[in-house]
Formats: sequence, structure tokens, C-alpha cells
Amino acid sequence: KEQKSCILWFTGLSGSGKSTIANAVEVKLNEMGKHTYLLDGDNIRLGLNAGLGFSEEERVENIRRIGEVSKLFVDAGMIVLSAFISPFKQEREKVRKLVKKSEFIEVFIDTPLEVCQSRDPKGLYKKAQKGEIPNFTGISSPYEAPKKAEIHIKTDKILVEESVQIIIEYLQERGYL
Ligand code: GGZ
Repeated sequence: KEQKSCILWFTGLSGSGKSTIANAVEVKLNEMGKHTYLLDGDNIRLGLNAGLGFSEEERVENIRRIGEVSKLFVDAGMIVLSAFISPFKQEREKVRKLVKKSEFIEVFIDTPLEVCQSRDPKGLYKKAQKGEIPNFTGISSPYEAPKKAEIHIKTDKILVEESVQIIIEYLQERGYL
């Protein structure tokens, strides 16, 4: 294999910046000639997982399938970027155990709830607060923050480009790139 494959598993609240950062990391990796695949709500929740909602059971199944798909892409030699809230610690740990120890890199996009709420690009927090969206993460459904993520990014202190740099440097220092 020319490149060392792995899963960059982005976890964080809705509006935390997971997708934005994951997309920017992917652009950078592609510029470096690396083969990547990005899994997010757009290609998973609208396709493979269409029909799964946001109850605890459905989120567990959502993450289980995404974990299995991520593993397949790792087998195919890719650097996989998976960006989902993945609010439950136990489900993230199950995905971690699907692959070799060095192949799972948890990236905690740590943006305070208040910041996510003030951004509210799709108006979802506002709706959730009015009770119009049940089981909304951070409002009426829990988010279990990672305690020992490989990469912990506090987005309220840095720019997207700096977050990208932290992740790229992590990969370089450990021989993934
Ligand atoms: C959280 C919800 C919900 C509820 C719809 N709770 O900001 P977005 O819109 O684009 O990203 C959120 C996305 C979360 O899907 P995930 O597959 O990442 O969630 S999980 O890992 O928990 O299975 C949000 C939208 O879906 N959304 N309803 N109730 N986010």
C-alpha cells in the first residue's frame, strides 16, 4: 500500500463545524495526492440510511452502519473522513474496535453549545427549542463528549485553516502521510 489508511472520525454537535473542517481536510489531502472518502449526512442519511431518524436506537444503527462502511473504505486503502454527531461514547468505541488500533483517529470538534446555537445556520436549534424537533442533540437528546480523543479541537479559539493544520500535522507526525 502506498498510503496508510485510517478513519478520521469527527464527532461534535450540530453546527460545531465537523463537516466544514472535514471537507477542508479532504481538500488538503487530495492536494497532497492522497485518496480519501468523506462520509456525511449528505451521502449517508439520504442514501444508505434513508429511513433512519434520530431516536436513540436509530442513531445507534446509523453509526453502526457508518462504522462498517468506513471499515470497508479502510480495507480499500483510503483515508476515510466520517463526520456525524455520533453522540454516544459506546457507539464510537464500537467503531474504534472494528479496525486496527492505529486506524481509528477520533477528532472531537469541540464547539460550545451556545456557539452552535448562535450560529444555527439551518434554524434547527430554534425549532428544537420550540419543541418542533424531538430528540435534538444538546437540547433534548444527550451528547457524550469524548474524554480522550486523539485530536481535540476547540473551534471557538481558532480558524478552520488552523484546525486543518492540526489534523494534517497529526497525520504527518505519525506516519500516515
Ligand atoms: C440532531 C438532527 C436532528 C436531531 C435532524 N438531532 O446540522 P445538521 O442538521 O446538518 O446536522 C445534523 C444532522 C445529524 O445527523 P447525524 O447522522 O450526524 O446524527 S447522529 O450521529 O446522531 O446519528 C442536523 C440534522 O441531522 N438533524 N434532526 N434530532 N441533529
